[in-house]
Amino acid sequence: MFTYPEIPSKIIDEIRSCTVAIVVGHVGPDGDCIHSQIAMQKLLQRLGVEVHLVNAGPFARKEIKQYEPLFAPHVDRQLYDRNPLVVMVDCSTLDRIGYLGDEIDGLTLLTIDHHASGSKFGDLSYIVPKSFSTSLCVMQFYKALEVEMTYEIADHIFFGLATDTGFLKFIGPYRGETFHLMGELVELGVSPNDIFNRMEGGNSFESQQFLGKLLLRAEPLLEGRLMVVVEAPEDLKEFSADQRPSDSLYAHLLGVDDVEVVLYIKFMGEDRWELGLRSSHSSSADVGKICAQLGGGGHRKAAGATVTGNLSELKPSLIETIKSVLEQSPNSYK
Ligand SMILES: [Mn+2]
Repeated sequence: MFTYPEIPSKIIDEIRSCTVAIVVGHVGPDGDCIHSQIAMQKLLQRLGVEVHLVNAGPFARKEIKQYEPLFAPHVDRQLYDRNPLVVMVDCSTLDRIGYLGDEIDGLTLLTIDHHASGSKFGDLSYIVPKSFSTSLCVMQFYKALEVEMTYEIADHIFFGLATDTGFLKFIGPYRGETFHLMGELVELGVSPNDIFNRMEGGNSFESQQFLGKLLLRAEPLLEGRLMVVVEAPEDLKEFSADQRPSDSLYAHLLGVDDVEVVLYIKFMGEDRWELGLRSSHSSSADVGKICAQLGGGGHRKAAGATVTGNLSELKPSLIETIKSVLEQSPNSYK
């Protein structure tokens, strides 16, 4: 069974001696990022640290929107003189925090993450690529620093894990440790049933209509191994970006026979496009690598990047890139 690596004593000492901390996470935060940031904030507060939560946003996902008021969009300049410790969670590279990279430049940086595509950066790091969420890495800090977990903390940690595993769907065999940790969280009062409803429910009717529209437009390519969906500027006149049904769209299209990769191209304004890529359970295609080449990041099965250019040129070149990746990976269905 997998065991989490011990947190280096250098990191423990740094946290114990810190008085002010800035906890940052990636742009376009998801549940794992936000709940890891909050769980880290609560841990540091319990150790007597003054904590500032910062995230560049946008808080587009419905399940995290309610937390937006807790986060400042910029680092308070008055903190610079106080030698704050910056804790960066759920980021594989420094540019994942957007413009905040410049604002934390020169400060002591501790990174806590679980992405395989990243490299070690910052002064101190606790990176566990085998962890299913950053929130479970944060849970290790509670254990190492012997800070008591409450129901509230446990709920944040479970929610982060639930988001990054598609509510446990992405967990394979021999990973009993994750279920042991979940068991601890459930014993603290966390209700998986309640978390599932908070994660999957609360959809607006508009988002479901948006989903229908995008599904009708999906294009099967490369003998059905790739599914491409393009969101047009007109869509955002009818629907707002926070109604994007991304997760359901991926789930529906990955459920189609033979589909290995889904590419969702979202309109971001002018000539900017956000790419979302997912690969199917049985595909060996690594979408994290594709996105890393495009300046983005992510995991083997789920990744994203932001690109600029004319869609009529971008789309064929993206299809070409994915085609070469699929040609290198054996077709899992034939
Ligand atoms: Mn994560």
